[in-house]
Amino acid sequence: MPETRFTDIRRFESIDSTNRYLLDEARNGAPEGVVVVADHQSSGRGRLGRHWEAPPGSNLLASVLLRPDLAPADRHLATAVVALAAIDAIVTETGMAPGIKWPNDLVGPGYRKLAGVLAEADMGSNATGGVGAMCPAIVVGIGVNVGWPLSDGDLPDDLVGIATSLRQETGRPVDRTALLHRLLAALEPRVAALGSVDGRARLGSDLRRHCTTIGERVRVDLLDESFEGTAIDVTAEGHLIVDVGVCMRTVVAGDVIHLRPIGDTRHAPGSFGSHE
Ligand code: BT5
Repeated sequence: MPETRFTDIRRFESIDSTNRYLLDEARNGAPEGVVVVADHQSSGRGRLGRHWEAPPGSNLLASVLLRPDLAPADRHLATAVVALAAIDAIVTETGMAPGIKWPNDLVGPGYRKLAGVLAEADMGSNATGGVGAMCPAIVVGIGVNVGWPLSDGDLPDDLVGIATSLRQETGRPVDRTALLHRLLAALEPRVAALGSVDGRARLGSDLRRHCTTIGERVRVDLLDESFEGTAIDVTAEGHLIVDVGVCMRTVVAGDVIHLRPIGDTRHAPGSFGSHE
């Protein structure tokens, strides 16, 4: 592996959540670059208290500790760097090129979810300025469906038609450790890019290039409201711009559901199925 900041790799057979572990380490002053990888999580988590499913020994479950000097408006780029590095790694290891479903999913054919990214920030004790102070921690976790599911029959009912895996899509086994090392190697230059205006602009345009949500009819679920529109772009900070007819709305955080005509996207306006 080329030189990277990710040399402290801590492996667990079983843990509650790699993100939880690394957030605790961050609160105790752990430096940027620590990586945690687990064979199994008993409480793997998604956003908003959701659960992340993965049977023991089947998928890549990892978190990295970043301390980028980012303005609050740019923090979505921390999710983006891991998503983009994961795409690079998956392309190299399998030849398959997932897209990014805004804000945090890697998807394969039919928008089925191959991976989810969860960024959690600790704005605690190390967030103050001054000599020797560290930037606030952002722990970015990723679950990549590598070997599981083998087929739709492996999935719980609520994930049928929603989830897929590299194994299911390619028909070949994929090495989780090789994938992690590729991901970390690809992450190094992307994390470095967070540190400059030009670098962040490049990340924004990479995100835009891979984002399958652009051009889609979407429903956006925010904490206190929902609305529909057409996703037309992603800003340099990684926020989604949705044309709602009367105006453009910029979405910083929220759930996006791709709405598509059932059957044929072009011939059935008004009749939409959803892809969460
Ligand atoms: C995510 O949340 O997609 C972020 C998932 C992050 C998981 C990693 S694993 C390593 C690290 N440590 C952790 O504790 N977490 C991170 P969200 O967008 O909220 O999506 C969660 C939803 O995805 C669930 O409610 C399910 O509907 C669905 N889901 C759960 N497990 C899945 C899987 N293996 N594949 C596809 N979809 C899944």
